Amino acid sequence: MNATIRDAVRWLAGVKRLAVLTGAGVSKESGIPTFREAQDGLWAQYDPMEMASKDGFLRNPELVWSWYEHRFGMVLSAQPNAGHRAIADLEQLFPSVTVVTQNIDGLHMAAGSTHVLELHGSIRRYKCLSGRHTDYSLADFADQDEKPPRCPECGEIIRPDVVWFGEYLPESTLQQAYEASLRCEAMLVVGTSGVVQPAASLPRLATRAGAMVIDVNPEEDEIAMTADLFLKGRGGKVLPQLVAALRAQR
Ligand code: BJW
Repeated sequence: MNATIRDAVRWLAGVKRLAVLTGAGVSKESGIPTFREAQDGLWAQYDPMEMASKDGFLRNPELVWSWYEHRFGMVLSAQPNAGHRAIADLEQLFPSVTVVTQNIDGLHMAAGSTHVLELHGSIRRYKCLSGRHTDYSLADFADQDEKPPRCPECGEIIRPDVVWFGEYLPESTLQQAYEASLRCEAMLVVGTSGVVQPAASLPRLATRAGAMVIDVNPEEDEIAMTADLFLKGRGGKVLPQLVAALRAQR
């Protein structure tokens, strides 16, 4: 249902536990491309199974590594936008705010959100292919010419600590995301097409547990169909308006 900021403020009155689920769209205004938008999404240019699966990485480690190096450069020079900042500001308006993000860019933390669950890992962290040696940063391999570099502990090739297709999400993070979805009284969904599981099932879980779901997106994607309210527009525009209206009402 297409709604207004005023409707959302009314629905959010009295809410104590808020969950926020975000996707690539929230970082688009920071200059980081989304995946599935027809014109400029990453999957319009690259094959997801070649660039975001372990088999693809094993087939062509140099190509996938250089793609992530390029994207890491983009993330390092990106700044949180008005949407990220508004989401961080929600902590001043609700007693409990949990941000569940599919993004690997770390921009929610950079904006000041303090409880962020990164479902698909982080491009700022690296691990060896065996998964036994983790928490490396790219700087740890500065003295290696090989691409991808090798694990100093076991000699395996290094990969970004992100979740590729067919891989399990970090168990404890996913568990916390399920709990946040089941316990929240309202869920704000921002900038996701809602097609990648299991993240896409969280709004439905929240609905079934009795929460209201508000979707913010310039396009009427999957989530909008089942959300209680749909706020059509960019995160960087709609979210600051929502925060300002919530502040005015308190
Ligand atoms: C704006 C905006 C603005 C634009 N403001 N908004 C059940 C059924 C069917 C399939 C499966 C299933 N369970 C599992 C699967 C398989 C698979 C899956 O879901 N496939 C579907 C595609 C069909 N899932 C998995 O494999 C997951 N693993 C798993 O389930 O493990 C268990 C298992 C193991 C083995 C076998 C079976 C099960 C893992 C998924 C990992 C996803 N990884 C990626 C790459 C991460 C690393 C990287 O970045 O390189 O994650 S893929 C990519 O998609 C990335 C994203 O996080 C994810 C979601 O994309 P998102 O964020 O929604 O972006 P877009 O581009 O799709 O949408 C952007 C939106 O923003 C749009 O709506 C725009 O309109 C909007 N927008 N401007 C606000 N300014």
